[in-house]
Amino acid sequence: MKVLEADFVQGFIRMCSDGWERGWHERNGGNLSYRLKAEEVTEIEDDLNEDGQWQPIGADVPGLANEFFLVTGSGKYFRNVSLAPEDCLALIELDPAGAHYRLRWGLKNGGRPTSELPSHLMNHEVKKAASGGRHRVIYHAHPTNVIALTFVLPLTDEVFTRELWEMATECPVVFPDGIGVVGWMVPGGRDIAVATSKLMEKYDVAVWAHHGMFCSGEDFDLTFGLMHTVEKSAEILVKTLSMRPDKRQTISPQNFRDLAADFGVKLPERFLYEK
Ligand code: 2HA
Ligand code: ZN
Repeated sequence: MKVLEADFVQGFIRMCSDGWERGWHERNGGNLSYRLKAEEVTEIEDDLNEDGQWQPIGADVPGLANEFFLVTGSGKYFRNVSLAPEDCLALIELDPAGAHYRLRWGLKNGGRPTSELPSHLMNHEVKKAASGGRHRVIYHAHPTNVIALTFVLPLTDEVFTRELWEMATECPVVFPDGIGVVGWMVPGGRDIAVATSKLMEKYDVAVWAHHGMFCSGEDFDLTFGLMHTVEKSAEILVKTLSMRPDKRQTISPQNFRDLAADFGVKLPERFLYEK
C-alpha cells in the first residue's frame, strides 16, 4: 500500500488540518508525531526507501528502539500538510539503540523532522511505558488562551489544574490526572525535553509557559480532543477573568469529589485545596 493511502496517515493529515483551522498553528508553529503499530509498518513497507542516512536524534530513547514514527517536518506549516503531505511529513525509523533515526518516506524536497524531535521522542518513550504501549500520539500546539494564562496564573501544576477543572464540568473527567507546567525554557533541545517528559510520567498534558502545550494520547481523536478541551477551558477562564477578577460561584472541592465518585475517576486531593 502507498503510505498516503494508509488510514493512520489520513488521520494524521486530518488532525493537522483541524489544528490549523482552530488557529493553533500560525506560520510553522506546532508539531505532531505518531508511533506506528507493527501491522501499519508492514502495510506500507513496499513504499519506503532505504537511502536515508542515520542521524543523531539529540536524545537517547532506548525504549523506542526500532520503532517507526510519522512526524511533521521542521519549518513546515500545518496549513500545507493536507496540500503537500509528502513535502511536509517525515516517516522515520529509529535504530536498535534508540539514538539515531533515518528517513524512510517524505520530506521529498529536503528538510528535517520537527525541531522538537527530542521532546516528542522522550515523551513517547515515557508514555509508551506508562500506558502499557497504548499511547501513540504526541501533539504540540500554540493555543492562544492557554498561552495567555501563563502570564497571569502562578506557574504550578496545582493552580493550572484546579483553575481549568473549574471552568467546565467535563474537565476533571477528561484529564483527571491534572496538568503539568514547565516554566519558560529554550525550545527545541534536550533540557526542555527532559523537563516535559518528567511531567508526562504523571500527566497527559504539559503547558510550556509563554509558548504552548503538549498533549499525549492513544489516538488522534483522543489527543486532539484533549488539546481542544484544555484550550476551551482556558478560553472560558480568560473570559471570566476579563469580566471580573473573582468568581461569584464555581465548582467546589466537594462537587469535584461527588463528580469523581459518580464518574469513576480518581482526582488527586492535592488539586482540591481550600482557597
Ligand atoms: O515548530 O512550535 O516549538 C515550531 C515550534 C517549536
Ligand atoms: Zn512550539
